[in-house]
Amino acid sequence: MTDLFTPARFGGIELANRIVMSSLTRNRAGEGNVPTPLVAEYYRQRASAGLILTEASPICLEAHGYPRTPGIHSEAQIAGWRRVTEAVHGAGGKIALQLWHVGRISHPDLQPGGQLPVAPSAIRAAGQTFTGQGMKDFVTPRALDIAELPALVETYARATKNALEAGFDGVEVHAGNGYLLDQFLRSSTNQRTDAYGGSKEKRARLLLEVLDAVAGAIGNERVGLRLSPVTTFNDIRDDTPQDTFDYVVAQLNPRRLAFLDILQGTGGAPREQWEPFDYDRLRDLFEGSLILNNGYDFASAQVAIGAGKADAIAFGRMLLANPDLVERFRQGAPLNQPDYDKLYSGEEKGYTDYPKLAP
Ligand code: 8OZ
Repeated sequence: MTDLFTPARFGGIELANRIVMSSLTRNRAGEGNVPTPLVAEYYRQRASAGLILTEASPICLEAHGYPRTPGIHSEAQIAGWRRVTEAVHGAGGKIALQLWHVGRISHPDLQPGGQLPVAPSAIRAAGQTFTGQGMKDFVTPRALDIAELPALVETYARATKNALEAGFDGVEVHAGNGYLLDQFLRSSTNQRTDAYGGSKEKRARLLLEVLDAVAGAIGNERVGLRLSPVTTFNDIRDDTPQDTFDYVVAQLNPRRLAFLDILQGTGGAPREQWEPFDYDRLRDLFEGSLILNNGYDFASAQVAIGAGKADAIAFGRMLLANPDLVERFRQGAPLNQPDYDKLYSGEEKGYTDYPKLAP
């Protein structure tokens, strides 16, 4: 029977097991938002996971919304990421880069020339953002002009070519968690009246154009997609999430992507608090490999795989705190607990200093 330790093939990517490392923002990039040798060491330590999904990586200067997030738009960043992919491959692992544009979840302090962040519509997110000069209120973003969208799509393709040059096994398009592509998908943030807003077909259009451009750059069998149909993170919601995401997922089938990565509920929130959504329906609609994510432990992940609800399970906090999670699962060994104070700062502390099991 298939379980977490069964090898898998997701499109063009071979996985040694079905334990995937979830994308996790860690804010350890160096000068110029370049991945440092410490970042490479962090990923190398976790290479026994069947597939590592990197932290979200901004595709251009305007895509940044947090300090010290490693980008994929400069030569120095490509070279920094090459250190990461070589370290992971040297340890026998597989790694895909998560392509990110934050849209309105940014601030002029983090934008080139202090400009306004961009979004589908000029609707401000409630709340505050961490700018490097402390917490500041989100601003009302500038609505993208329809004439700017082809260049935006091309920026995703260019970032994908950069990821190829950096040696990644694939890329994952981040269309979840209230960032730019999710802002287009969901009705609360997209009030456009042109070909990219209104009906679900129009709200999904930019994402599908991005997927086609990214697949054109790296091959469909190396492209994954991250969705989070009902997360409320970053002040986002949809009037009819099942209808919207059933449609999106059905459009993926002819595109033959490597995998679909679904965050259930809201990141970090326990299952009891997940907003209602029928994930089994997405499983039935989608013909490719499905990764589920959010709060699984070894037992619940084994049940999900055994019952055919997913092809792999992504672990965030557990892999963050247990670089050798695969081995710990095999042995039923106790787990380190994550140091939550060190999620987004602390350099090597709470990053590369979690102990492995004694040999
Ligand atoms: C936590 C902090 C900053 C960014 C996401 C990229 O939720 C993120 C993120 C998470 O997808």
